[in-house]
Amino acid sequence: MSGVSVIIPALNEEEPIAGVVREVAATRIPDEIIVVDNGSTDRTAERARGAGARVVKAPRGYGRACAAGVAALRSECEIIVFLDGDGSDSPKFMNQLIDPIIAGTHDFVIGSRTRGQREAGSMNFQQVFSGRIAGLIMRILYRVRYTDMCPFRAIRRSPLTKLSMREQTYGWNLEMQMKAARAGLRILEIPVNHRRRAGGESKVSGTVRGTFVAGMRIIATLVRIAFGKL
Ligand SMILES: Nc1nc2c(ncn2[C@@H]2O[C@H](COP(=O)(O)OP(=O)(O)OP(=O)(O)O)[C@@H](O)[C@H]2O)c(=O)[nH]1
Ligand SMILES: [Mg+2]
Repeated sequence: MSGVSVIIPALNEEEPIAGVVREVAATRIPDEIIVVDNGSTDRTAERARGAGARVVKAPRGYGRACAAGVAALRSECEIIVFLDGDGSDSPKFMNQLIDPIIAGTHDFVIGSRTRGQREAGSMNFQQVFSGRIAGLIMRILYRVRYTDMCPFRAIRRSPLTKLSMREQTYGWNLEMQMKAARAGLRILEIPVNHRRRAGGESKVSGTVRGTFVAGMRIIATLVRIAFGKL
């Protein structure tokens, strides 16, 4: 199998993180698991390390965390899988995400939680709705099918590095989807199941502030990339 690395952004996830790292390792798919901790004030880094992950530090921000993970990849890595550190993404779908890339038919394979089975309460209305709306807009802009801005995704390393990702916070996921479509990458969306977080506290969808900040950032990203070049 080609070199697969998993990048997990995690901010104050001491409760779920070890379980996530172990569940990912149990698939025996990745050669390395990188947990990017930016400013956790709890024992996230320690627990992640204890479960076998390599821990990288970065300044605060979801996009910065993902970018720091990419910067820390070992040279053998050819495929990158991203997933959240709260236990809500199910690693049993990792095969389905990477197989089309290994087979050479696709460059970017993204999960869709709206098309998969969602545990009750794992996604709120705003998340489902915004994923569908963003998908509709991207369909009009780039003729691609997306139904979610799912963080659980796999991409070939070389085209990702050419996308010049810039978003430093919650626009990162959408930016990757838009730029991948605009660059003509071969994209596939597959249904994935989604669970409630396995412990700890929500930073985004579970809080009014998180939802507002992420929502504004996502809209700004959409406008910037749809109307600009970068
Ligand atoms: N590194 C890093 N990770 C972050 C940051 N903000 C959120 N995360 C991680 O990103 C993932 C998504 O954040 P969540 O708080 O689960 O957001 P959500 O999925 O909308 O909300 P839940 O309903 O609680 O699952 C988790 O793994 C967080 O630990 C950040 O600023 N830096
Ligand atoms: Mg979550």
